Amino acid sequence: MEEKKKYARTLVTTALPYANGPVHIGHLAGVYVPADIYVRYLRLKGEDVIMIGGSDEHGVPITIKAQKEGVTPQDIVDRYHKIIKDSMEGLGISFDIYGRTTSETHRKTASEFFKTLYDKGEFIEKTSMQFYDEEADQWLADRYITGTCPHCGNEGAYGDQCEVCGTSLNATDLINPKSAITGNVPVLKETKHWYMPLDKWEPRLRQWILEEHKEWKTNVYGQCKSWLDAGLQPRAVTRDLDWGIPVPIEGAEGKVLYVWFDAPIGYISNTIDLLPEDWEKYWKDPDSRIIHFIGKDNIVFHCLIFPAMLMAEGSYQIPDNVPANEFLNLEDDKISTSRNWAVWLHEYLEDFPGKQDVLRYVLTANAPETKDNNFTWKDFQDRNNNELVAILGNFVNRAIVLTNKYFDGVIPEAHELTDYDRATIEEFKGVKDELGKALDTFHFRAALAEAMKLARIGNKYLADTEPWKLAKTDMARVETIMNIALQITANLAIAFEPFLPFSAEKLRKMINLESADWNKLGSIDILSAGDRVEKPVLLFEKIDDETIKVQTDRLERIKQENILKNFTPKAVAPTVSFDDFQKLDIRVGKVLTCEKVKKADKLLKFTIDDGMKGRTIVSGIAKFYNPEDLVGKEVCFIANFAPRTLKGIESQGMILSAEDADGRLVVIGPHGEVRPGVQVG
Ligand code: B3M
Ligand code: ZN
Repeated sequence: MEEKKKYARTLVTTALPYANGPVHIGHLAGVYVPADIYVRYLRLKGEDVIMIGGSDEHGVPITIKAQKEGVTPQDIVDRYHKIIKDSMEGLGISFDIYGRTTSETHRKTASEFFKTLYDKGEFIEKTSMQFYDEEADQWLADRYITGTCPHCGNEGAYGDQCEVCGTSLNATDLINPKSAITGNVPVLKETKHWYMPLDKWEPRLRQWILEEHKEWKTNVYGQCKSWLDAGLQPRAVTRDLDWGIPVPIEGAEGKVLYVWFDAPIGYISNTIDLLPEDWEKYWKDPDSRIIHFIGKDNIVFHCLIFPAMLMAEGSYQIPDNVPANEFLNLEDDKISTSRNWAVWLHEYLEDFPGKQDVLRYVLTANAPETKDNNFTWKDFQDRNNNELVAILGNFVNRAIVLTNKYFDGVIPEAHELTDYDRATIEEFKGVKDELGKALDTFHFRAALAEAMKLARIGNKYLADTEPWKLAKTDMARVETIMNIALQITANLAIAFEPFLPFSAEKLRKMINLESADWNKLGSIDILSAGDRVEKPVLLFEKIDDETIKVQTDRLERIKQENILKNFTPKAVAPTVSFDDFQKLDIRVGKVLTCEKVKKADKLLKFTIDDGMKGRTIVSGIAKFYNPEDLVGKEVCFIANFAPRTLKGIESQGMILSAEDADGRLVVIGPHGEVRPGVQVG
């Protein structure tokens, strides 16, 4: 195999989230947590790396949200940029800069970039028919238009992309297009736009990805290949909108840059803001490498369109890797901002103060690296209690507690090593290589498992050597064991720094390790005998069922709300005649007794005063009522319903109830006093 090219520095970018809502666990698992792990790892190795992030503040997602709320787009982006920036910081995502695409630097940079391409003749100018909403008096770009995807049939596809099959679309490709503003069928009107001729760059893109980057993640490589095999078409890079960066040429009044043209340039402008003097070497020096962390719906923009823009500009490097992730689901359902089906980062930080690392851990352990994955609160609790507390926390705590107990906090010396000691040391030395390999190739789940292995080795070592039993008889041996246990602890402080930075810092403080240095990982002389450790601090604590229930109850509530929100009455059944109606003998009755039917969790057994000799009715509403609450109530029932036997009880009628959208059954009765036995009609 060809020797891997050495690089002098790394530029890591993370997808710029739209500032039209807060960040949720899907964003974190897909992009920000893996990128942060990677960057922290390179920093630990002493490499030159910068991490660039920021909010994407243009585009239709922002203006739609503003219109819905009756505020300005600027209000929206100011609000969410702050929430996103603060919450990412709260989770320890260690951006070197977190900027925004409404900044002056960005406007200037994107404008100039467009102008350069325009002056070089890299655009095609084209007049075409575009959708227009006459009632709203507005052009319908991108998400302002919805319709059926011509590829997969998704009825909610947008004018620029189908989120179900990932295909990027032109609005005019949609079947049954509708305006997202008024719901009207739009008209077509002529307008002029500028297009990137992607077809022109296809051969170079093909060579660059399919030939030169076979090492890319298979999901990324595969998506690029199918795009390239289908053939690339010119793409419009301007829009008829009033929110965005004005197209910087004459005759383009009322037009702005397409959000997907300006957003990736945001990586450049944020680098300029971070390093006004030095930014170019990260983007243009062939010794630098660029890595884009993104979610799978952004692959085409980062692997084909943005690189084509960079190639056309001519002075930039194109990315070295684009380790895109798949999606994370929440409790087996697709995460959705509009349905509020998400765990929001800013809410998590409020609900779980001091537990940033638990979320980081769970999202990494479940990272959707090769296929979509699932977050459940139960798994969150289990991983915290059974892994973080029981393995990592437990080992560290034991090591520190025993050192305090036997040696008053002073790190003892290691004497002669046994074969078992040597085997243990060998085993954990191996972790460094495996961990490094996994991180270098963006396998973060595997990397986390390796780091955890180190904690397991430590736990096993203490459990097998049982220093607490030797303390009375062989203190020299205890010294050796505890020295090794503390060296493993120091290894953990280094290995976990990228993944669990808050806990790693606590751990470093406990053992007075000033800084974590990757080069020391795997060695047994990180800590010096004679130095001190501090008193133990708990790294993790158990999360109880009550805490989890608060979260699952919240999701359950949201699910119900969504069901009710989406309720539309069923179509009315075929017409019946009065005679047909009269065949049903509906009457009012009074509940005399009501009890649960044994061994049937749905059924209630009623005795009803029907004005005659009384009757028994069994009804499937046990889930929705306490039996005693129904006693004395008046209900409607069908008196001539054919008797049925349910759980051995003969049911002589049917109690009427309405089924709400969420499946809840509500008993029907008269709204005034009537005598039991009277007919309803
Ligand atoms: N804002 C899309 C998204 O949030 C977009 C990413 C831009 S990265 C340059 O999915
Ligand atoms: Zn589709």
